[in-house]
Amino acid sequence: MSRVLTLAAAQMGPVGRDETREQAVARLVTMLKDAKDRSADLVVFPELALTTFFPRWWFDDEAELDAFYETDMPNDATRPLFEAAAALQIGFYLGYAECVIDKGKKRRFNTSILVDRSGQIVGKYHKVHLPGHADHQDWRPFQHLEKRYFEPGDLGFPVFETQLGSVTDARIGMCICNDRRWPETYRVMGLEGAEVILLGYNTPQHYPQAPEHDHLNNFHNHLVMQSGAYQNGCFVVGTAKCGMEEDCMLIGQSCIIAPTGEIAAMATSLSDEVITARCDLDRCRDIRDNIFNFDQHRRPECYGALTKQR
Ligand code: CDT
Repeated sequence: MSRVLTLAAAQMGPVGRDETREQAVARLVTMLKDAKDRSADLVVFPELALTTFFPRWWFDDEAELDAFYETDMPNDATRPLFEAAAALQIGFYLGYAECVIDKGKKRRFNTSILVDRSGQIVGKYHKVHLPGHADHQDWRPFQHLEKRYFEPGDLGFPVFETQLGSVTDARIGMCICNDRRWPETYRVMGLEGAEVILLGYNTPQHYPQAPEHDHLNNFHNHLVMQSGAYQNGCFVVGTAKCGMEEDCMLIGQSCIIAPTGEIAAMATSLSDEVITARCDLDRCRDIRDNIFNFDQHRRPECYGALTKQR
């Protein structure tokens, strides 16, 4: 039985601060249809796809901040995306800011969901590695306040067995943006048998703490995702929100990466763009049964006491 999926990355150009959820969702639906026209089974949208990347600003007014978060999913604004997915029989990954009330207190997460081809949410992930800072830093040209506006994820890195296209048991994991730079992100999901890891990102071209690294940003973006794919024998789909978003340039180069670490497809614009690749999930075995056969070759007992505890 063939286990081939057509995966799509639906890169977004900038989302303005005044863009409504309805406008953002209309762009996502257009790309969902484009992906379906190219036989896609699963579409990956970016991190915080429904709004501008609001952690670049300090907000004193809590109501102003709250306006960037979703309290229900789906909701009135996003329901057209879920309905289109069900009508077209296509799954998707979506990143957004989530606010939940837990024991009377607000909890805020940088969230992604996995939606199956019937339009049902079958998986949720809360971003673990939150970059940036929690205080206002005057010297920066823009803030990166994820540590102020989100709490670290409390769901681990789960892998969801999902029916997509003709594949009844695709093993799908999720992470979000900065998570992709950390090897443990991929390894935890690799140990759970992930065949595809989905992620969205918003990555400024300029890194204020170390501007001498700015020219390496696209290189590092691919380096970490290609390594993660190869070292864990899985596909990785990385989707950017990119271009000049409110005076902040975000990198693009969304891509679909094979378990060999090779880039199978890459976006070439800094705007809304769909890329696709036919991905045979059984190719994960080429790596996982050989060079990275965990059962045969991993040696956790030799990694040292400290590493074992962590
Ligand atoms: N959104 C996000 O996680 N962006 C970070 C920027 C790092 S610089 C604070 C990233 O790792 O791409």
